[in-house]
Amino acid sequence: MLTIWGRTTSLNVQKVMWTVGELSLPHQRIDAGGRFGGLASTEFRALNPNGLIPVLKDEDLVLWESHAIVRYLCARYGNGSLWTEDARIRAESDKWMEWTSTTLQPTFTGGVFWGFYRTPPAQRNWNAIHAALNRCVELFGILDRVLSDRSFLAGDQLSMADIVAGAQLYRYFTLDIERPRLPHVEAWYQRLSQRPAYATHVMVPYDELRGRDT
Ligand SMILES: N[C@@H](CCC(=O)N[C@@H](CS)C(=O)NCC(=O)O)C(=O)O
Repeated sequence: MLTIWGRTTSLNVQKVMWTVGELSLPHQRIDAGGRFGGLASTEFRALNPNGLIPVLKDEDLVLWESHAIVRYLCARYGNGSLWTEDARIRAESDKWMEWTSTTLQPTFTGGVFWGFYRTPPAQRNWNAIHAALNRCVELFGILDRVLSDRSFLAGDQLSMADIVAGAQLYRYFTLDIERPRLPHVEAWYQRLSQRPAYATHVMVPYDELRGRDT
């Protein structure tokens, strides 16, 4: 049985839990981080010296970094569904996973979700928030063009790429921000929302994360 440490409101935990849900893997999840704390304890640091969630334990393997965990779960348990042995097809998913780490997530989740929603109103840096929002228009525009001729990021089947990039969409579409019309990204979000594992693990209310002036 898998053990996953991390609170349900963490985007990076959500990617792992969505994967676990898609693959119907037996697991237990232990609340950690945020209001649950526990990340500075000696026991937790022995699992992840960075003191961050998610952490996965599968038998004697302990793993951190959400994308590494998603890749591992797909490779070990998802052959023929979320994983393919075809290196050329897998490279497409890998490309979008790297892009999500280096480009989409720092801009949307870092620049907008953290800069705007998680920062108390009195401390918000509106120049930085607007810059991130403008960059989001470009980045989501790239996704919109890619999705114009396919149902999912790497083709016509859900892949690891949809999991890590698509996990950002619930917040993108529910935050009180201006968004350009993106018909193909909106259709992709609708497709993902209809998946029970997405609805359960990603469409999680996040009000407790709102930055509040004290
Ligand atoms: N690159 C890491 C980032 C992990 C990370 O920043 N986790 C956040 C939650 S999304 C965390 O542990 N925050 C501290 C907390 O929740 O208390 C990953 O993808 O797993």
